[in-house]
Amino acid sequence: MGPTRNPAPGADGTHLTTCPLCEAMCGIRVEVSGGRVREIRGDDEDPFSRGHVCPKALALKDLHEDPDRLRRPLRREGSRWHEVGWDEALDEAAARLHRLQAEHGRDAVGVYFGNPTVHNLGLTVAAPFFLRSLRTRNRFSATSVDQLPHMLVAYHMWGHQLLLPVPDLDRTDCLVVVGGNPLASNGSLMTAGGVKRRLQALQARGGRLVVVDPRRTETARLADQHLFIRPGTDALLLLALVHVLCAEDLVRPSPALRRSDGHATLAARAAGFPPERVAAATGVPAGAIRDLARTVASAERAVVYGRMGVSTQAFGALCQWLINAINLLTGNLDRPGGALVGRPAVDLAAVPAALGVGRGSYDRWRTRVRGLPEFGGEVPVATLAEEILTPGDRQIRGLVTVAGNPVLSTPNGRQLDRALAGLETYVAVDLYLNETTRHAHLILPPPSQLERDHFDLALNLVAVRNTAKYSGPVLPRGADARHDHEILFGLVERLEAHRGGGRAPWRRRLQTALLRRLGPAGLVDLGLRLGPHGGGVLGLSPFRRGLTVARLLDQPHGVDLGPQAPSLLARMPRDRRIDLAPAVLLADVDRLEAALPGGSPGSASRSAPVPAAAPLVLVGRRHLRDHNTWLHNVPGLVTGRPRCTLLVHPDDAAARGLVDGAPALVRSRVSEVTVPVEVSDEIMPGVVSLPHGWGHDHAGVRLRVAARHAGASLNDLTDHEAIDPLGGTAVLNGTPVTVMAAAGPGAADCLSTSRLAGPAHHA
Ligand SMILES: Nc1nc2c(c(=O)[nH]1)N[C@H]1C(S)=C(S)[C@@H](COP(=O)(O)OP(=O)(O)OC[C@H]3O[C@@H](n4cnc5c(=O)[nH]c(N)nc54)[C@H](O)[C@@H]3O)O[C@H]1N2
Ligand SMILES: Nc1nc2c(c(=O)[nH]1)N[C@H]1C(S)=C(S)[C@@H](COP(=O)(O)OP(=O)(O)OC[C@H]3O[C@@H](n4cnc5c(=O)[nH]c(N)nc54)[C@H](O)[C@@H]3O)O[C@H]1N2
Ligand code: SF4
Ligand SMILES: [Mo]
Repeated sequence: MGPTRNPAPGADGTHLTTCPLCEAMCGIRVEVSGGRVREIRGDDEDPFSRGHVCPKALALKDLHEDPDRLRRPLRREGSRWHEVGWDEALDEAAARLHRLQAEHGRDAVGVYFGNPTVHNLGLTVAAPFFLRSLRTRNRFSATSVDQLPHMLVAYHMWGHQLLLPVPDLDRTDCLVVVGGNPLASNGSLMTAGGVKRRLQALQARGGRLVVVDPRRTETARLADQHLFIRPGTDALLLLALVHVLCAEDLVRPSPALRRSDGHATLAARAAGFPPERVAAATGVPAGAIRDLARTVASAERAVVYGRMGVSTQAFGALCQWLINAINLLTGNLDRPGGALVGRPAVDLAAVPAALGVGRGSYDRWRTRVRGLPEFGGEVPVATLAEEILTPGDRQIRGLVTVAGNPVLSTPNGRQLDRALAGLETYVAVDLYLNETTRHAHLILPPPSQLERDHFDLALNLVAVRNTAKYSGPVLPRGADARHDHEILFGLVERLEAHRGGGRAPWRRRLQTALLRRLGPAGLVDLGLRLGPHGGGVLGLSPFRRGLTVARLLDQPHGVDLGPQAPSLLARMPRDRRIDLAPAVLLADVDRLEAALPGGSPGSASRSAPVPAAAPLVLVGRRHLRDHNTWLHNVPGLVTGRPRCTLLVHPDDAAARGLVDGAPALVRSRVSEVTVPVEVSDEIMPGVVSLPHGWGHDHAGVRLRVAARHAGASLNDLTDHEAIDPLGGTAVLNGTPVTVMAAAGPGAADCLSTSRLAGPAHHA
């Protein structure tokens, strides 16, 4: 038995909490003595992760203790940084942002929210209010380099962007993973602590795991079957699967099918894509496609799941639509063992749009330069640089980034790097002075991960099982530290004050004051009481001992609320039917088809010219010991052999004279990098793979460990012009490149040409 309550922050003893780094929500035990973290282990009694952790959990200690982590606001003058006090920093930030908006209009300030936002309770709560206060239409986030197609398709199919189907991993008999590598990523839009164990359990109960991926990944190696696929061609494969299901009468009736329209339309469109027609383009034999359709259809319970490889590619929206369609047609949507939408203790999907979390929206406005449509209140981050660089009305002159490093995480990072250098005002809310924030005028750093409350508001929405856990801080926050939400609310108050000529309108003041008063914990408490396991706002009923924050604090391992249950049909807008063939998606099949005869649809869909000799296609990958762009400053995570290597198939290597361990020059339409080659037949011929998140060789960053293992940035090669036009998601997988042997840095080295170009203001 563990303790009944956590010790006070910083007190000696075992503190139970949740690792906030990736989506897996692993319960951890943090041993503290003498005010310091001594050990971090998995929590065997966590009802969700049951002891699982990965090597990154230990990094929480290193992150906290990292001498490079910022502890005080910084202001840049030229290329020099000075510490400033919080009030001074917040006052200046708000005054500068306000001035730009007053002079040039609200859209003159852009904002980017990065990935850690959804892992941070305070930020999840405060972000909508900050956005509402900034009132800019130039809102960007990691969504458009990530899960946007899932949300877009949910919005078009059943009218709610947050009702996202998640594989019911623990009860399915057949899981088809398309473009995801949960053994490295620990699962995404499929929060599943200890995902490997869950996959092995699926196999142990006689189930089947199939992986479709251009690389024989860690997950593919575990799988019962692995199909190599040409990058960017999955929509063809998926259409062919729909074809077989319809042609062979494998469609299974279900409540979801009864509540949907468009079945015949979809079947008619798929009729033109028999497996034989797509086999050559996809590289998947027609027989294997037919078998896969039959396998999915005949399994008692099956589910198809697609992640980054099919979300961030030229036909990402088509892929996610067809995946939902296949699950529906085989009777597996909204069904145990199939795909279920999460209904967590605090149900974000039920939060009214007035609080900033809506059902979604599409094309209410467009980006200024490229005219790309808004989705869910934001625009594609692939357009951020051009919105800064292109003069004119509504040009972005000021920027706020919160928990994001878009120079390394968004396409054509070098262009963005140059754009940021020219901003009139840039305010970063971040823990580090890194590749992106080095351009800021002010950096406002929150305390470390261990110094804050934790509750997973966002991830529980996509969890394979329902649990709830609220943890206070493990360590007291540093003297004079401000939490992310306090920083954002501090900016909101000041912006409102500027606008009201010194005083914000009373209603806004009241609301902000109330929010501050409640704080993230108070809002979670309210959400719990109003949620499916709550006892009501007053919580007075003697018959319903519903969840509250206080009750969760008494159960520091977390509480188990059982498996997910079918709820999509009940929770989608009442007047809605599921649209199996939304017009926008159906129309996009024409684009797919147009790309078919000439081979790779990935390249044909690009609006940018392809380099003359582009025989190879570049995709990304993840490693268990990386986390996006920001854990390379943790010494324990960058040891061992260099991981930032270009995987090349032996045939492709031989044809180009590439040697294992020797450097290669990789060139795309937008730039080039030099990286060591790793010859391996785990990658299919014609495809090369570079990991995402490296490239720490920029001048002026304060990342001393990472700089010694800089690597090159995959996003120096990805092309900002290459987007999925449905929603504007960046094409991060399927970039045409040329590769040649390079004279240059040694095998252990790996650098991008961005090193050569220092930012203008440092010159
Ligand atoms: N080519 C290619 N590009 C990709 C991907 C890919 O697979 N291939 N993956 C994409 C995906 S899925 C994503 S989600 C994005 C991620 O890209 P980003 O949204 O840029 O997120 P991170 O790289 O995680 O950067 C996190 C930043 O937040 C800071 N930070 C960490 N925790 C906190 C906190 O609690 N508060 C604050 N204020 N700051 C914090 C870190 O110091 C770091 O600067 O990258 C995308 N880019
Ligand atoms: N260790 C670690 N864990 C992480 C992260 C991390 O950086 N490191 N990042 C977190 C984040 S923000 C996210 S969003 C998730 C992502 O989680 P995943 O999507 O599971 O992770 P990826 O490794 O990006 O998997 C993408 C796979 O798609 C394949 N692929 C590329 N192109 C194509 C294609 O055209 N078709 C098909 N079928 N496959 C293709 C790649 O080879 C790769 O295996 O991971 C999260 N967890
Ligand atoms: S898998 Fe690793 S990084 Fe992800 S939550 Fe668990 S311990 Fe943290
Ligand atoms: Mo992500």
